[in-house]
Amino acid sequence: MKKLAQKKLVMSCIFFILNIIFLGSSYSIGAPIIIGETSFPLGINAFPNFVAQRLGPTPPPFGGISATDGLTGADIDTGAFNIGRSQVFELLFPIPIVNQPGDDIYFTDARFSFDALNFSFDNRWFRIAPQDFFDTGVDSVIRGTTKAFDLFAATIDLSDFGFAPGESITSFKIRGVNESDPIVIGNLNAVPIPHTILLLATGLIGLGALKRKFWRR
Ligand SMILES: [Ca+2]
Ligand SMILES: [Ca+2]
Ligand SMILES: [Ca+2]
Repeated sequence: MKKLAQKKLVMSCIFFILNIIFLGSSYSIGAPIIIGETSFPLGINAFPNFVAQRLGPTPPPFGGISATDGLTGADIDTGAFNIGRSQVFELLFPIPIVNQPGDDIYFTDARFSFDALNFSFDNRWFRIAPQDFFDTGVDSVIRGTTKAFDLFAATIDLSDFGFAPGESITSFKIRGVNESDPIVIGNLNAVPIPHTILLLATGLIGLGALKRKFWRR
């Protein structure tokens, strides 16, 4: 009986350590990134790590950076410029965007021009109207050029688009409207409780229970 309990203890320790190694590494969260007055608690993990153009003509690189590279990451001096209705980009995120309380996704538009932007989950398309964007107070310049612009932003709540609380997505699409200029698009989610902390808590509870069992003998 005692041998079995010891074996269990060793196995749970091994399981615990392996979990820290594999799950802990997948949830390494960087420092929060701030744009204007908006904070992205997930840091660089709040932004697409891969962007692909799915439809339409490829926009010319602006400031030497392609639209797909310009929409990847958190940089506010790169993006996709003058994209129209025929151009569709898919954005993939390193951490799922969870429908948490409040707004979940942040969109931007460079105010060279006053544009709308369309986005889609599962090919249901929705529009952010030009007047729905607010001034972030951030002024930027396109990298490698002297083209200055005001950065405008809009946020959406997944609950308004048929998502249940806690439901999540890892990608969605955007589509331009004549001369849309998206610069950066991000996940507003709060930092998830890392698996390591959850495992540490459950592991300690488990060890405590085993210890009590041994002490009672
Ligand atoms: Ca960018
Ligand atoms: Ca939400
Ligand atoms: Ca614009």
